[in-house]
Parts: sequence; C-alpha cells; structure tokens
Amino acid sequence: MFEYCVAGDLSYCYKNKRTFNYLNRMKACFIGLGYIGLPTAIIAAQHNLAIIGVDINPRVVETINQGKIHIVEPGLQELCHEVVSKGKLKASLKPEVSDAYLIVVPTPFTADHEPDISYVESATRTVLPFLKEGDLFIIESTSPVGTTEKLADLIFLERPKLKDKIYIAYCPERVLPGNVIYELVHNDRVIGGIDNQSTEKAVEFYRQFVKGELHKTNARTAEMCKLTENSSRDVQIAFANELSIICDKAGINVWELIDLANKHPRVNILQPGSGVGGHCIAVDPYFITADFPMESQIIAKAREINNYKAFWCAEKTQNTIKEFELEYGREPKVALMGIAFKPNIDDLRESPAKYIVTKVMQAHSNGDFLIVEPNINNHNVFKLTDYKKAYNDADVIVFLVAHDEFKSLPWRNDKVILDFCGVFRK
Ligand code: SAJ
Repeated sequence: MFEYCVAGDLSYCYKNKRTFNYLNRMKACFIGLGYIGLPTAIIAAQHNLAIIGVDINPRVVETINQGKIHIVEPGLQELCHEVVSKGKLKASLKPEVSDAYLIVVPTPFTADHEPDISYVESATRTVLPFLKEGDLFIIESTSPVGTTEKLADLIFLERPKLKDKIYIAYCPERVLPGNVIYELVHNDRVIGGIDNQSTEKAVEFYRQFVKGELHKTNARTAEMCKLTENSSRDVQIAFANELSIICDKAGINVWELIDLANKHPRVNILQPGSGVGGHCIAVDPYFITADFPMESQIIAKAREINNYKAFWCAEKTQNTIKEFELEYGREPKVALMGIAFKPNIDDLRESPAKYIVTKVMQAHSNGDFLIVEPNINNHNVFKLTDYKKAYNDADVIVFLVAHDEFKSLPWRNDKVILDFCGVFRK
C-alpha cells in the first residue's frame, strides 16, 4: 500500500525513501483535462486524492478553477464544483511535485493514418523534472503497442538515476461518453506495468476510486487490449453496415432482418448507421493497421467499409435529390437530420453525418438545405434549423443520426424519407 504522511501540513516528508504527502492524502497530477482526463481527475479528487489537473489551454484551467467544466457530460459540472470548492482539485498550466503522474492527452493520427504520440511524449517531458524515487507514472492515452516502454526509455535516458526506482504502467480508459461518471468507477480496468512492481503500484492507485475489477497484465498487452476493444466494435459495426447495403439492393428491411437474426441465442449483430465516428472507434484501429499492415486484414477492411458507408449515404442522398428533380421538375427542399457522431450528444469529432452533410451540400451548391442538430445551439459553418420545422418544411428528409427527438416524429407518406440510422425502425 502507499503510505502517507500523517503530518497534516503542506510540507513533504520522507520516510524509508518514499515521498509522503500533505493532509494525509496521496497527490496525483493529471496531464490533460479533456473528455477523459477531467472526469478521472474529478472522480479521483472525490475519493480523497489531492489532484493537480494540468492543461495547456489557459481557458480550460480558468474554467475548472471556477468549478465549471468545458465539456458536456451529465452530472460532471456539479461534481467539479464540489471538488474544486473543497480544495481537492486544482487546475494549473504546470505540473507540481506529486506521488503519481497520469498522462491523459490525445493521440491523433496523421493524414497517412499513422498514430501521432507527440502529445504523449511532450506531456511526459513536462513531468520529467518533477519525478522522484517511488513515484508512479501512468499512461492512459490510447497508444500504439510499445509506447509505454518507449516512454520508459525516454524517462531513464533523461533521468538515469530513476532506473528501477519509479513505477511505470499503462491503463486505458473504457468509458462511454454520456455515462462517464458511473463507468469510471464501475468498469473493470486492465492495468499493465513495465514490470510486476509497476503493475502492483498502479493497481493500488486505481483501487482508491475504481470499484470494478482491476486486471493485471503487462504494458504491451494493456495497450493492445484498448486497441482490440475498439477494433472489435468497429468490425462488428462494419458487418451491420455491409448488411445494410446488401439489404438495400435486395429490397429487405435491414432493421427487421437484424432483429430476427438476433433471436438466435448466439448471434448479436450491432446496428447499421451512416458510418462510424468519434475519436475512438474511427481512430484506434489505425493504430493496429499502421504497425501490422500485412496481418490486420479484417481490421483494415472494417475501417474501409465503415468509411464507405458514409460515402454511400451521401451518394444515395444525391441520387434521391436528382430523382426528385426529374419527377417534380424542381429542386427539393432537403432536411439533413443530425450532424453529431452518434445519438444524443453534441460531439462532432470524425462525424460521418457531418461528412455527408458537407459532401451533399458541395455537390448541390445551389440546393435548398435545412441542417438540423438538436444538441447544439449554433455552428460556425452550418445554419441550424429546428427539427420539427425542418421535418414539416422539407420535401426530402434524410435521417443521419438517431437522436431521441427524431423518434417522436410521425411517419409522413407525403415526404421522401431516407432513414440511414433506424429512426423509424419499429
Ligand atoms: N455505432 C453504430 N452502430 C452501433 C453502435 C455504434 O453505427 O451499433 C456508431 C456510432 O453511431 C458512432 C460510432 O459507432 O458513430 C462509435 O460509437 P460508440 O457508441 O460505439 O462508441 P464511442 O466512440 O462513443 O466509445 C467507444 C467505446 N468503446 C467500445 O464500446 C468498445 C467506449 O467504451 C470507449 O471508452 C471509447 O470508445 C474510447 O474512449 O475509446
């Protein structure tokens, strides 16, 4: 177990070459206060850890120190206010001496679909001067296999005296946006150290605020596990999307088909949609295909199919517009329903719906389009229209995201409706 200093003042004390901390609490420094870093920092603070949250964006730091949040996540605002006002969480532009350092920054991919770990590297460099014997260094950012070992090498190159004296581990997050507070505490986690002692230390750390099981492994397996989870979902969605294209040609209702096939006790097909978006499932499989191009055939194909599905939806929309013009001798008014990457959120990252809207509007530059996204108030590119008004006013309605609001709309025989995401599936 971590041992803590019982002296309740702000000074550090040293005992048995370990660093102990103020107010009887372990101190952890989170680098990156985004969709995962901020909620994790808040939950850890709520469980009595002293937390320093670091972000390079001064507005983010300022917002959090006012007890507010810059992301949308149900219930998080209240928790943030609570831990900040009780002095358990402080945001800062710079790290501070701590017992544990967590790297929770984005890992984007390049135009060639190569993972870019430069943020993880520079976040690691910012904590390098603060590291001391006995500290724990954890990477949570989704990373290609071998990243934790690579960063351990970097740490030991820059701070050779820390070799075998600090603990280094990888622990991916698995929370679903919208349900983050519950899942951060209750989901099982996979924890892999660069050695057994590091794994054990990291398990002790997460035990303080995670109720789910903590599964021990090595760093490479933990890294691959995160990529595997999201690739697995991508492959399963690709199967559903491929089925939807086949069914369109065969004149079969894909939603009914999947419901029926899923009555088999060992079949569980996911739902087709307008493609796969977000910054996880649409990205992480590339971290495998970039490093294992020959071996990752299904994973690469699934990415291709899910990207193609968005292109297919755009083509189908454009063809429907042309058919309307031919039949009625005028341009239709077209409602494009939803631009978020999935239902009931405001997140547009890697959104297939946004891609479809952009592509269709570019192809019909003089077209009459009503863009709908009930989860955001305004957008810097698209002029947004209320969903009921758009549904009433348009001739052609294209459902791109199955937001709850859309499900309450009545079916209209006087409209041309393209339902790519099963709004009317029942
Ligand atoms: N989608 C479908 N059909 C489905 C399910 C999803 O088309 O049946 C689409 C969604 O519309 C969306 C995309 O897939 O465009 C991804 O949505 P999602 O809800 O499957 O996943 P994310 O990206 O919000 O979160 C995923 C989760 N991973 C898995 O379920 C394996 C989450 O647990 C991870 O923590 C998260 O990625 C992450 O951060 O990696």
